[in-house]
Amino acid sequence: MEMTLRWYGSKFDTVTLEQIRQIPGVTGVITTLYDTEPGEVWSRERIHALKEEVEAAGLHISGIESVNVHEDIKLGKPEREALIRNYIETLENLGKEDIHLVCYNFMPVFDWTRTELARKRPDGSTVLAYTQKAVDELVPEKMFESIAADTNDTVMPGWEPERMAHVKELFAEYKDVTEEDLFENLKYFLEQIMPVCNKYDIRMAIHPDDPAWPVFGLPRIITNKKNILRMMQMVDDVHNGVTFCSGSYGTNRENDLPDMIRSLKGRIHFAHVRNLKFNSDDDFEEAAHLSRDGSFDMYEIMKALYDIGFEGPVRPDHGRMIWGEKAMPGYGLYDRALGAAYLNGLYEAIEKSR
Ligand SMILES: [Mn+2]
Repeated sequence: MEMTLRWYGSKFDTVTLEQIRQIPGVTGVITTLYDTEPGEVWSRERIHALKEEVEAAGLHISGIESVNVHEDIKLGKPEREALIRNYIETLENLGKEDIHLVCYNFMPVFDWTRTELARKRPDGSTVLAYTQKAVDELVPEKMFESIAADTNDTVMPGWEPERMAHVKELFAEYKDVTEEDLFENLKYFLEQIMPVCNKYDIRMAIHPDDPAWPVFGLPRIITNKKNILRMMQMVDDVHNGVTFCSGSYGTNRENDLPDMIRSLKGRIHFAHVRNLKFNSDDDFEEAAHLSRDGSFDMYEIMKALYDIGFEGPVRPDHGRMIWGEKAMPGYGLYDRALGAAYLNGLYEAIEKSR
């Protein structure tokens, strides 16, 4: 296991590489070219420059999160052919720069969904939160407005204004798309990219849908053990793997997280480890990483990762906003650094007790 932190690049992140370098045990970053559009080819020059910048700070790139998949690929439109060719070219350029892990997702229209970006907790920290009631009462465009108003002047991944400008049209395009269609379109995409992944040993790691159920009537498929195993089997190649995100799979309380980890042995290429606190089945807020601050047993999650011999990068996920920090909600320095230290502590204890 390698401890990493997500970093959006010096132009977009409030956290610096120098700060990340000082978190004990963090040796790598998970990063991206944040200003590229889905469907665009990432040039080798830009990837190389990013790599040099990270390495000059004494860190390395442990993986990319994300190379986003264009909606036309998810929709299975004829335009997907050219877009998949571009995606392959991006993978080729990443491979040539010795980058071997790519996180992506296959969620229609929206990336993750939260209804509050700054819910206040009893200790005064603020966190992202979700309540189904609020989603049921909202039209999607309004949801974007409320998210945009609350981002501390940062651009939230998955909620970029360019993407949201087309929300209405996208909803119309997805009107008749079923879960089966989405599986088919994902399979098609994976089959096309597997040769280049094999050539450069690039491990694709699909991120689960967050929350792990359909929202606004859009189909969502990467939500539970049955579906993720189906996805592994339909393109049975080790490079077709998963990002195990405890906070996303964990939104559905029927998902047994340690059991899912064990059943995905060999196919988990990347892990996001964070905690949630449930107030009811359809109201949850993000908690500190510490087990007793939330609803998950973080020791059991880390132990399951240890038991399956997981060797990929792990990162603390969404932190609380604490100590007066102003940052992209979920992506401040302080609480994620506390999370990394805590997860490293759990891991050391598990290792030494074996
Ligand atoms: Mn995640």
